[in-house]
Order: sequence, then structure tokens, then C-alpha cells
Amino acid sequence: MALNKNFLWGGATAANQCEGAYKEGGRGLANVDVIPHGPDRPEVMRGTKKITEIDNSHYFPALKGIDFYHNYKEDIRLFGEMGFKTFRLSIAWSRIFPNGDETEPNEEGLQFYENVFRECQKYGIEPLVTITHFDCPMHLILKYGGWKNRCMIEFYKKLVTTLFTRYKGLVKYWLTFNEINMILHLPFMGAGLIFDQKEDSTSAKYISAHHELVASAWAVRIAHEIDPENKVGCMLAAGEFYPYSPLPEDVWEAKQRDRENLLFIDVQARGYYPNYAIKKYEQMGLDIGITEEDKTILKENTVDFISFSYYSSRCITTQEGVGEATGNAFRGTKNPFLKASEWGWQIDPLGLRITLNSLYDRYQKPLFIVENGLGAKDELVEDGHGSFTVNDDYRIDYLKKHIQAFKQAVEEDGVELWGYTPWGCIDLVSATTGEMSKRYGFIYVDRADDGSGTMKRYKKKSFHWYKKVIASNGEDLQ
Ligand code: BGP
Repeated sequence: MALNKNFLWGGATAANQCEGAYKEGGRGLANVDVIPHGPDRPEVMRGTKKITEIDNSHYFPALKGIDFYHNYKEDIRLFGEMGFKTFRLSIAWSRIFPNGDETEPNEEGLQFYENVFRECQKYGIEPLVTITHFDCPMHLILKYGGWKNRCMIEFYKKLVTTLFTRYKGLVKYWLTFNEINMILHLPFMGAGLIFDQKEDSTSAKYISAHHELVASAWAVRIAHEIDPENKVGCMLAAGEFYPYSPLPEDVWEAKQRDRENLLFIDVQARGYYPNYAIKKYEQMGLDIGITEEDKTILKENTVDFISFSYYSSRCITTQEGVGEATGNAFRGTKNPFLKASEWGWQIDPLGLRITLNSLYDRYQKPLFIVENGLGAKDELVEDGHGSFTVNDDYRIDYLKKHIQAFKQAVEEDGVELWGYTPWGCIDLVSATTGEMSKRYGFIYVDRADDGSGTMKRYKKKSFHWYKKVIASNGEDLQ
């Protein structure tokens, strides 16, 4: 079985990392705007240092992004030239509802995305829309406490109803929350949570996650009611945990770590909390406030497909003195058999095949790889035709091996996979570091970590390579 001829090849972005224009078109301020580049970034992302407005003592790279807001036509034309079948982007909530709790949406924001979707249509590109990719209007955080408050479910329902109604016929593929499990690791960036010192942040995270899960199920229901053609997926920051050794304690620990992530998908894909989670909350003395109505809505509205990001497998041990894997929001043990990127993210193509198989075994639902890629430093060089390029063979090598791995999962293991959208198909701001120099794209954007640069776009070597991959439906990887 080769890849389906309708396999959705494309690329992925997120509003907060590429749009910029944070004050234009009536947009309101969001959590993602106030996450600075520099030493304060990790604590702000974790919600333990509070920055809630733009100040002069920090540099906030999301404010300009790569100015996709003004360049979307050129960028989508380049995606069309590569032959993209799909383009993953996200909606900035605060463009649609600047404060989040208005009764009427902001028409300028709605029009912007309509223009983007119509531009995609010109090239036969199917949009794949993440409803929230980390962003939350700041007003909702300051006034209501963000997702800690149950009232967020109603605001989210309003948002999704507006989107599904307005974009009926233009958008069919939707994701409810990007990397929903990120709430446990980077709760301010992932879900707009800020904690005061006395607060039990672990309980707050699980309660907030429950609100997101219920909101996600409502989105599935509303999407299907408005247009039965809609396909709605969940989104997991994936990567199987390997036990560092065959020590049973290591194997058990790896299972526990996997469950910590899969808990979210268990609820979204199966429609109820698994027993291990119920027991965990009992042991914590935690009541996350599940109502009878929540149970029904979760049960009746499971997702149509499961999407995930995959950069690396993970590894864990209970033994002392083993090195830590660096560079990732997900803490773990260094796997001695793997090489790593310049940022310490370990590289494991077979891990993608393993992850695909595990998810398919567990859920038996179609899968979609909506993020994958290598963050690397690129050097712009003359291309011999009066312009510039990047000879990014290292990126081609990474992607080639991961494509081979997912093809094996489909062709040899029978996993059902709808598509592949490598992350940051055009260079954009890094989520974890705020850098521009951590680049993933097929298209180079002339912007530096300090915000300087012309924003001009250049095709990298991988641009031409990926175009051939798509044209051959993954047969020509050379
Ligand atoms: C995922 C996020 C993306 C993205 C990616 C790469 O966690 O969904 O938004 O940025 O990771 O991470 P980074 O940008 O830190 O290299």
C-alpha cells in the first residue's frame, strides 16, 4: 500500500510565530505577545514570572513575527509553487474577539483569514486550521484567570461557532488546541496560566486542562452541526518515552510519562477519563469538577482524527547519575544512541514510526503529522543567479529519514495517515527560545534574533527538494 493519492503534503505555521501586526486590524493583546526573548522567557512561559503588557525593558519577537500579515500572498504563492496540498495555520483568537468576551466578532480579523483562505484556494491548497495555537486574549487572563475559569468554555464556544459559520465551505480540517499537553509544561505559553506563589499550580493545570477538553468536545459537536463535512482533530506534542534500561522501574516510569501526555488524547479520542487518571486525581485529593453534562459532551463528541507534532522520541530512567536531555520543554534522560540538533533535540526517525504505531494501536483513528522538522542555523549564500539560497542538506537529510519512517508505518504496518505538514515551512520565530536563528523553513526569511533584517524571502535548497517529494507523492526522496 503506497501513500494515498490524496495524501495531504504541506507545511505548518502558527499565528503567534509568523503573523506579526499585533496591533493592526483591531487585534487585541494576547499571552503570546508578551513572552520576551532573553533570560526571562522560560519563567514567563511557565507562568511563574508575570509580564502582562508590552514594556521597554524586553524585546518581544512575536509582535512582528515574519510579517505574514502583510506578506501572506507572496508566502502562499511560494507554498503553491512547492505544490502544497495543505497549509496549516492558526487563528489569533484576539483578532476575532480582541478581548475574548465581546458579543460581536471583529470583522477585520474575520476578513483577514477569509482572504488567506481564498488565497489558498487559488493554488488548490486545503487549509488546516488550528483554532488555538497557544494564544489566549490577555483580557481573559486578567479578568477571569484564563482557562482556570470554567467560563472560558463559553468564550471558546462563541469563537468556534463564529469560525465554523464564517468559513463554512472554505475550511474543512480543524484542530482544537495545539499540543494540548503543553499546558503541563509551559502553562503560560500553552494556555495563558499565571500562578501566584501560594497557588497549587499542578491542580490548577489539571482543572484548566479539563476546561479545554470540554471546550474541545463542544467544538467537535458545533463543527459537525454547522457542516457535517468538517473534520476535527486533537493535537498532541508526541514522542514515545523509551525506558533507559530494561530495569522494570524504568519501564514503569516510561509508561507513566507516556500516560501523562496521552491522558488528553484518551479523553478526546475515547470520550472519557481513563481509570489511571481518575485514580491519580483521587490520590492527589483533586476534584477537577467534571459535571454530568461534561461527561455526556465528552462521550458524544470524540475527534475525527488525531494529529501530533513529532521532533524526537523521549527517554527516561529512575537511576541516578544519568545525563539529562537538553533543550526541550519535556524533561527526560539523554538517549546515548541518538545524535542531537544544535539545540540538543535528539534525532530519531524510527521513533516516528514507533509513535505512529503506538497511537494507531491505541486509538484506531486516522493520524496526521502536523509538525516535524529540524531547527538549525542557516547560512545565506549566493545562488549563482543573482540571488541567495541556503544549502541545507542537513534539513533534507532529517526530513528524508522521517518521511521514509512514516512511509514504512503506512506501507508496511498499515497505519492510516492523512498527511504531513513539516513545521515552520517558512522560517518563523521559535516558540521555546524566541529566536529567529532556529530555522525550520524551506523558505529563508531575512530577519535576525534582534528583529533586524529586510524580511525578504529566499528559496532554500530544501524548497526544490520538497517540491519533487510532493510531485512524486513521496516516491522521489533524492
Ligand atoms: C512545538 C510548537 C510550535 C513550534 C515547534 C518547534 O512545540 O507547537 O509552535 O515552535 O514546537 O519548537 P521551537 O520553535 O521551539 O523550535
